[in-house]
Amino acid sequence: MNTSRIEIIQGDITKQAVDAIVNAANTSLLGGGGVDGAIHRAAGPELLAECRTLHGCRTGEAKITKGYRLPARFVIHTPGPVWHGGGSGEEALLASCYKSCLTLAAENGCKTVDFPSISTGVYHFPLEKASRIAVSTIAAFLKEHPELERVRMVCFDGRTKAFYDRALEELT
Ligand code: AR6
Repeated sequence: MNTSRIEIIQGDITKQAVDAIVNAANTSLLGGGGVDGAIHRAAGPELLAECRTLHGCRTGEAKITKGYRLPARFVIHTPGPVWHGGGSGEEALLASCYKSCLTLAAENGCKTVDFPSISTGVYHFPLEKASRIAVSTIAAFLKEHPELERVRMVCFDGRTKAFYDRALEELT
């Protein structure tokens, strides 16, 4: 698999000047803690105002807004699955999050997209499984979409980054 357009970095996703950043949201799309809280704080109240017009989003699907005060042009909001042990379709739903976000990004002309580690915070999705699903879903999408130039996983901490680094190595 050619993974040259996938990168793993450690950092704060709210600081990234890319076409779109992804928000690990909840189904209300009305904000929360973790990366969701950080994105809303950095984007300013206009982001919440636009989110109110969207009337929520199903788990595994995605909706797009403007980035307002963020350096990113768009925010793509996706509610990841809560981990309930793996028997409730969590793996397919997580793959669907990545695919739905990339589909929206491509439809909106984005060439650079940054993801946080969806569902591995308060939603407790196991990191090893989540990292493998993320990089394999992104790689499969990139294969079909040469117009996307670069997709990054922006990991907040070194432990998370180590899992994504390993998952990407396994793929190559
Ligand atoms: N930049 C990049 N990654 C970050 C940042 C940041 N600024 N802040 C946190 N992370 P979580 P989830 C990482 O809990 O598990 C919210 O309340 C964090 O270290 O934010 O999908 C929503 O409203 C972890 O690795 O998202 C939902 O209710 C990753 O982002 C719920 O949490 C995801 O952790 C979603 O839970």
